[in-house]
Amino acid sequence: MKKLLITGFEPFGGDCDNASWEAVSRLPDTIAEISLCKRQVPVEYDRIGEVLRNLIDDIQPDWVICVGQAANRSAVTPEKVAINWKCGSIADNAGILYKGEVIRPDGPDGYFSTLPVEKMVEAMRNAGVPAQVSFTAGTYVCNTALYELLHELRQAHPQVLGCFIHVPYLCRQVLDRPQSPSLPIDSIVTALTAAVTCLNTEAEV
Ligand code: PCA
Repeated sequence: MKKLLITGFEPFGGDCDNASWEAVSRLPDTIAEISLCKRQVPVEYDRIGEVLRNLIDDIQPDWVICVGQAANRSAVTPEKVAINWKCGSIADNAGILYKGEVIRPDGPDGYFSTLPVEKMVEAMRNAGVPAQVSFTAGTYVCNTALYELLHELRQAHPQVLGCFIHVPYLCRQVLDRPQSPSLPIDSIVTALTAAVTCLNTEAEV
């Protein structure tokens, strides 16, 4: 059976939960004859690349999808691109605050996701969940995760395809900030499931 490594992040920024891990951890172990290896990863700029590299070496997946939480989004948003830049308004979970510098001085300016994010959006919408391709993963740890993932795959595992999916807050996370957009957890799980069903049907984009 083919394998998908799918990651969600630990909580950060004072939140008790992270919608990405809450949803990833609720996915079934098998979807469309694909075996899912679900892992939680740290919100740390300087560790995320190494953590992903080690997971890929251990699990030897056919695909990698990293999932993260995006506070101001109302739809599930697969990311098209990662940029070689880190700049945050808050520190990461190791207390590191980058105010604007390259992730890899020797790396390219950006990488495109190698999984079919447009197909994923179509599948998510067909499953009844609002979804849209995003052309920026921001410049906080999620963008670094996608950049490091795509760099590693390009360098060491060119047959493995990867992408990143940002998800909104869960409804329960916005009870005390009702102006923030959110989605029910079941909808986020449905959207991620729909994204996984695209994997077996689509060759490299
Ligand atoms: N979201 C953050 C980092 C971890 C997460 O879930 C981001 O969008 O960069």
